[in-house]
Parts: sequence; structure tokens; C-alpha cells
Amino acid sequence: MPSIDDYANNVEIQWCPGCPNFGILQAFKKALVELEKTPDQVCLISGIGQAAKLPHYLKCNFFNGLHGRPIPVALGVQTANPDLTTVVVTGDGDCYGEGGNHFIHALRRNPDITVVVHNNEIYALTKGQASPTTPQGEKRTLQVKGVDIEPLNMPAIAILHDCAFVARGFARNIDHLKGLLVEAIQHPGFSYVDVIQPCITWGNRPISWYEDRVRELGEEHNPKDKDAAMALALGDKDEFPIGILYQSEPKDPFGHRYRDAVTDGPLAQMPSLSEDQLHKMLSEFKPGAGRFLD
Ligand SMILES: Cc1ncc(C[n+]2csc(CCOP(=O)(O)OP(=O)(O)O)c2C)c(N)n1
Repeated sequence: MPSIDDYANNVEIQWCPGCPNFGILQAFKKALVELEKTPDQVCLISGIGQAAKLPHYLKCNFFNGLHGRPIPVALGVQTANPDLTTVVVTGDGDCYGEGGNHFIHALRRNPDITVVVHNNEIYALTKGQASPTTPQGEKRTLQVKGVDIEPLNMPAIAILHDCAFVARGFARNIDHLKGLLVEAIQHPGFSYVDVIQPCITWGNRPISWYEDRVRELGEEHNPKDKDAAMALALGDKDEFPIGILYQSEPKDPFGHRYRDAVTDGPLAQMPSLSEDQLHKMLSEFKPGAGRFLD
């Protein structure tokens, strides 16, 4: 049985003391332990930003890549090794701004991955510029007269496109968030959790402002009811219902279709090359070997 200690490492945490990101980190550890995953069975993928640092602070497989690009990497990892629990950890800038295109097309492909967005409504690492989720009118480091456009509503877009699993959590409600992560990781296909994560350094509103407006969804909400889910996602911008917003009917995850069509199975399950085969293959790439010069 894995324990929380199995996920601990000695990396010095660079987040501000008191940052709600600590709550998300704790929820991650608790969820992975509850799922009885050992660190070698998990792969976290991130881009750049404060959120993207989370995989540094958890002892498991991880890949920390380019800003906005964690989803295509996760798609590759999951396709090559479907036995891994593949989770993207990303910020609202990384995922909805720079990586927005990848998110939208992953919705269509339905890879069996989980995407967890630390939504602090700003670019925190680079000191508080507006992100796609900054409320209209809010003054920011670059938008000194206020943001003049409506924020992007990614949960609504995800529901519209029948995302397999859409949830919203609150970084200060650790056990509730842990429950959402457990459900999201277990759910087949593309699971998406938007986590409200107020920034205590660059945010314009105190954490208590969010605490007053967060409300846990109860049994009255049926996540299979698409209209009800959409109504929640489009509802009052200053109210935050948290819980599972939407679950689609089961559908085929991406890797299965791709693999069945073009390969004999996942890369990770194919027999390894012998040393001779490897040398032969590498020799073809030597300058003058001819293969690419003909
Ligand atoms: C292609 C590219 N554009 C811009 C940057 C600069 N940059 C680094 S982190 C970041 C913002 C990260 O914001 P977000 O993803 O919301 O994460 P947070 O720091 O708020 O957790 C930006 C703009 C970069 N590293 N690469």
C-alpha cells in the first residue's frame, strides 16, 4: 500500500508561503494514495508557470516541458504507455492561453488523461498579467486600465463538446478536491478539473472572497444532465459551484483507435531492440550513411 511519504521528495518549494497551490499538492498526494498508485505508476506532465512546478514537488515520473504544451506530451505518453496514470498539471495561462488550441483538440480526441488547471485568473509566475480567465474590468500589471474583454469559459466549452468528465474544485477545500481528483483519474477518457486557486501575491481579491462564494454541489445536480451542467458553467460569474459538473456517455479513448489502426500495440509493450539491432539502426543516421542523402 503506498503512503503519502512515498510521494515526498526533498525539493525546496518555491511557492509563496500560504499559497493555495500547497492545498492542490496535498490533494494530489492524498488522491494518488487513495487510488493505491505507487509513484512509478504515475506520470505528471506540466508546462511553465507556478502551477507547472507542482510535479517537481512530488516524487513520481514527470515531464516538465514548454509553456502551453503539456497536453500533446501527455497524449504521446498515454498512447505509448496506457498503463501509466497520466496527469497534466497546468495553469490557466498555460492551458487556456498558450495551450488553448491543444486543449480544444484534446477534447475532440478524448485521450485517457486527466488535466488539472490551477486557475488563479492571472499569469502569476511572470508577476500578475491578465490571463484568459481574468475578470473583465480588472486592472492588471500590463492591463493598467482594466481588461476590456470577457473571460474565456473553458468549462462551458468542454461541456459543449461532450468532454468525458468536467469538474471544478477549490484549492482550499482539500478533501473535496482530493475526491474530485480520484473520480477524474478513474474516469476513462479526457477528464478535466478546473481548480479555483486564488493568488495571495498578485490576486486582487482575498481568499475569503472566494470562500464566501464557493458552494459544494449536492445530490440535486445530475452530472449526466448536459443542460443542467451547462447552466452551472454559464451561471453567475461571482458564484463558484464545485463538484462534478458533467460526465458524458462513455466513448472510445483516443489511443485505442490509433493503435489498433497502425501498430501492434503500445510502444511500451513492444519487445526491446537487441544491442545489434540498435547499433544497426543508429548507423543509418551516421553522416554519409546514405539513407537520408539519396
Ligand atoms: C512561449 C512562452 N511564452 C511566454 C512565456 C513566459 N511565461 C512563463 S510562465 C507564464 C505565465 C504562466 O501563467 P499560468 O500558466 O497561469 O501559471 P501560474 O504561474 O499563474 O501558475 C508566461 C507568460 C514562456 N515561458 N514561454
